[in-house]
Amino acid sequence: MKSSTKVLVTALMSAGLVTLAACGKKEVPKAAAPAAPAEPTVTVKIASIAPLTKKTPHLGKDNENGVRLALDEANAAKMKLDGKVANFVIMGEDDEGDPKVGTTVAQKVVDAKVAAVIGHLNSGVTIPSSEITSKAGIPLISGSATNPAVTERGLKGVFRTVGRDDQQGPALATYIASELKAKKVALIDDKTAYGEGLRTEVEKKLKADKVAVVDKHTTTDTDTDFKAILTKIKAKNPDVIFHGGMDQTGGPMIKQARELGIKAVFVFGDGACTDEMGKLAGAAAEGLVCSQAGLPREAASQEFIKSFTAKYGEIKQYSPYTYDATRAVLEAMKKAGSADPAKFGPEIYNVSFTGATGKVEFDAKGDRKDAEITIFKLKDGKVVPEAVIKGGVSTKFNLPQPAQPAAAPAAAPAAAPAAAPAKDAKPAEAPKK
Ligand code: ABU
Repeated sequence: MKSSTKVLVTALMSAGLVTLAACGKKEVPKAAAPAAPAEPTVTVKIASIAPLTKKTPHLGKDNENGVRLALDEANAAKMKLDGKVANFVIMGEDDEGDPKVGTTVAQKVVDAKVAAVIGHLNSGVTIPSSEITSKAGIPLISGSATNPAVTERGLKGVFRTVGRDDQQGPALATYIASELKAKKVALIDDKTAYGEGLRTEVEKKLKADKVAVVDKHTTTDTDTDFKAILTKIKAKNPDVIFHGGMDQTGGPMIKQARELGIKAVFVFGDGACTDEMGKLAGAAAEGLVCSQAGLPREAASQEFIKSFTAKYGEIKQYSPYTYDATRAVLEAMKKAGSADPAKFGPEIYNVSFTGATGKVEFDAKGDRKDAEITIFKLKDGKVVPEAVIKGGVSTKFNLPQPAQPAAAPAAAPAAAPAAAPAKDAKPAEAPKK
């Protein structure tokens, strides 16, 4: 090859345009670059247990989706534990909102060696089930169970990311007495740990505030016909009817009450403080007063709202709280560097992070520190937040404002936090534990 041709071929070869074969020489196959060794992984199972059939499947699925989102995000972030990339897998189980089924399922997930349980939805299921998980040393965090007994039995590794009914009940009773100015109240409950427990808390505070309880009845969480008890209540002419129960019974109850011509204001707790009430009762549900043992879904972080709604549609009620419950498990695993419940479980008591529902920390009992209570009114078929009660102070709810762009004038006011005390802030009954 002439030297000028050699230079040209060399240049073309380096540009990849001419190969040795084209030059009549045998091409020596390049050794394939050694594949990067696969990163070692560890599979970590997390159980989500909630009613996915019967009673309140709409709320159960919402709870499970909160868990799914947190685990999907952790998988995408390739979180490492013990030097291995953690592959989080959800074990989504149906407890039918039934304590018997719930305890069977709790044993099943313990036997399957899950690292943690997020659930259950219902207090009446969480209470017996947590006996099983605690004994097995598996942490359990509920994002919705509000009965005080969930965390009052001294069981290790039992937590909740919502407030308690001995905070929610007095807040509702205070609203009934001070805002609705009720003189006569009728009480109903569905005989569940949640319904009966919340009714008891409301009743105690009403009596302390000298509001007359003029009638009292019980139903069940599967009843659908309330006309007999509503007819008795109508005869007592109460200003307010409080019901401790979930939305699937609360909807028909309020509809039947209006059909009977009952004009009283209905007041419910968090289990019936959903848009489902508008769907089940239609116009009859307008004006309903209800509460959530936490901040409203509107106050969840923008990141959570965007990611959740893109994947699963509207937030029904507790998914921000089950998302944060799952995040608490993940944060504790990070702290311990391990998915072994014996190592990360105790760290759940020490987590402190800003989740979808604000700052998440637990006290020694496993209760959420500084839990808020929100009071809502149902308007145009939707529950609309009215006031937030935190640390005994009631504040008008202001929808969080989007953050100001960086270039905004220096004097622009900062976005108001959802529960920032407004000018009309007034003391409410101090939550007790
Ligand atoms: N907190 C209301 C619904 C769940 C429960 O506590 O039973």
